[in-house]
Formats: sequence, structure tokens, C-alpha cells
Amino acid sequence: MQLLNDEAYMRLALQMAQSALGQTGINPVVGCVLVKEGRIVGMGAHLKRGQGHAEVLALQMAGEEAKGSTAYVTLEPCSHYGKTPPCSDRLVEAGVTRVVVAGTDPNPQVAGSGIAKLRAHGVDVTVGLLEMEASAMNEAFNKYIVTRMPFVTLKTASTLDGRIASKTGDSKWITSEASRAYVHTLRHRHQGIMVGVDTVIADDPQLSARGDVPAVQPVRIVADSQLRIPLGARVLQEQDRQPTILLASAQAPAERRAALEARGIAVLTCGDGPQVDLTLAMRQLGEREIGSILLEGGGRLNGAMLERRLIDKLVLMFAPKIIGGGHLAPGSFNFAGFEKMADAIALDRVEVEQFGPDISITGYPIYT
Ligand code: AOF
Ligand code: ZN
Repeated sequence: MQLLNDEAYMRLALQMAQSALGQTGINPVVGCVLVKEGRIVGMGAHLKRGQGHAEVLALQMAGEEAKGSTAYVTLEPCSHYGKTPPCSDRLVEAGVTRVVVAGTDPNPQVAGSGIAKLRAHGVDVTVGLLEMEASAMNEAFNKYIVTRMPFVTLKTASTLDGRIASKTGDSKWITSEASRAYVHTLRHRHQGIMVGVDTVIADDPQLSARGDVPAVQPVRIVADSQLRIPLGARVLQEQDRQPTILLASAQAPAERRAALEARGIAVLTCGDGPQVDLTLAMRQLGEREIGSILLEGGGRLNGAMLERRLIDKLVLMFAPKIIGGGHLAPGSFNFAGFEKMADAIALDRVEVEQFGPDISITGYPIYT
């Protein structure tokens, strides 16, 4: 790569940000490159919530050389006192004369004021370089910071005829190893991983991120209105390493709740109906600072979440197989559905990728 122009430096900053995806919690991923007279003098990425912001780390590296440099930042430098002091002040103090920003920070505490502060101090600020790329990698942050509701990615792995198991319940494996490796990357990139209790009863999954390399483990979330989960289920083990949250109704038996809580498992009461109030559940998870969730089924929970418009993104993985099985073979989306094709939930910004023999379709539901 030839590091000669603004775009190339911003791409480098974006690459650094992208590589920290999954490790910043509810915070965005941010990269910063400082350039002076054609030389990179500092680089930084925000790596963990509560720790240094990208700009501060790059400034530390540059030391005296920051004076008179240009900063390339993938997100507007902050202007507020959060867990760390404002980056815009730090850039000004260090004598940075030009700042190139990909996009503004949607955080209501920032929202343009970081840029305004820089300009007020005579810094030359350019906004909008590679904005789409920068914003896309923070799609979860962008939603959470304004709504306090988690960004939910629904992932399915089905046959071409949309089945997630055969008529006998066999589901190992539908998709290839390459697809499953990608799912572990998705798990690493979300703060929570969620399934329905029927999936736990049927498959006894571990719900951890297991790739070739160690990964950040998402909190495990199980929608279980009546607390039917078996105490021996694998998702309930190793709570010190990877905590589990159960979403239940107030109707769930009190003794079940007590037994689970005694094992250190958090049980959230989500309404008093026969089924978990999923909107309330998402709100409560948001309050617990879970800003992104990977939903992995089964069909009924997928359908219910989609019906309630709680899904932000879909990653649908299809193995090139047909299993059939009529009503007996479960599908990826089990809900009442619509009468007219015109009312179907359509996907926007559709992208197709291949993992080994499998096809993945990514898109964003349009709720009308
Ligand atoms: C930046 N550079 O590298 C990041 C920013 O709690 P704090 O102090 O970490 O602040 C978090 C907020 O700061 C976050 O919501 C977002 O608005 C901004 N993140 N800003 O200038 C960075 N990570
Ligand atoms: Zn900052």
C-alpha cells in the first residue's frame, strides 16, 4: 500500500479499528493515524472500554512530533468527559493542525460538538472521508448509543429449503466447517448470544466462541418463559468464565428461579404473560450494557423477534442441500406470517458471500 493520500491513511485507521471489533463492549471501534510531512508519527486504536481512546494512544506514540501533524480519525473526536477526558482537547493541546474525520459521533453527548470544538481552536477539519465504511463497522454502537436497545443480528444455518433440522431432529451438521468458523467470528463480535430454551433442550449447545484463536466470549442469553431449562445444561456451566442470563416471565415457578439464582445465574423478569415480553427483555439487556446480540434460533424465537421488529440485521447461511420433511422438519422462521406477498418483510442492502460450499445472505429488514 502506498501511503500518500488522505484516503490511504484513513484506510489504515479503519483497518486498525476493524481489527478491534468485538473487544470494545458498548463502545465504538476507532482508529487514528497521525501524519507529519509524509511520515506516520503515531497510530492508535481504541481497544477496550475504559481504556485510552484511539487519538490519545496515537498522540502518546507521536510525542513532540504531534505538533503540526494531521490526524486521520475514523470517528469524530469526543468532546465529553466519559471514562476518559475529551480527545478534541488533547488534539488541540498537542498542536495537531488538521483533522480528517470519517463520520460524526452519534453519541448525543458528542454529536458534532467535538468537530465544533476543534474548529473553534483553529484546527482545519474535514469530515466525510470513507464515512460509509466507518459507520458500517459501528452499526451496533450507532443504534445502542441513541436507543439503549441492543443491536440484534439474527443468524440462521439452514438447508436450501429453509430447514434447521431434519424431521427426526438431526441438525449436525447443516453447514460446512468454513461457515461454522465464520459463526464463531460473529459470536466474538457480539456482546451476547441468544437462543430459545427449546434449542437448549434439543441441542444442549455451549454457546461459546470457539475458533482457531482465543476469542472474547459473549454473555449467554436464553429466552425461557417458564424456566424449563435443565440444571445440567451446558449453557449453565462455567458461570465465572461466561455468565448466562435467563429471560423469564413472572409466571415462572419461584422454586426454579431460586435454584437457578443459587447457581449464580441472572434471571430477568420480562413481563407477567405466559411468554417473555421480548421488547422488555431487550430493554433490560440494554440497561445491563449489552449493546449487541447474536440471535441463533430456534425458529419460534426467530419469528417472534422478527414480528416484534427487534431484529436489525440478518445473516442467513444456506447449505446446498434439500432435506424436506413437511411439518416435522423445523424451519428457520416459525411465525404466523402474512397473507399477502406484498406484506412480506423485505431485506435491504443485500450482500452474498460464500463460505466453502455454503452461501450466506446478509441484509437489513425493512419494517413497513
Ligand atoms: C473518540 N475516540 O477512540 C472512542 C470514542 O467512556 P469513554 O470515555 O470511553 O467514552 C465513550 C464514548 O466516547 C463513546 O460512547 C463514543 O461516543 C466515544 N468513543 N471517541 O474520540 C475513541 N472510542
Ligand atoms: Zn475520545
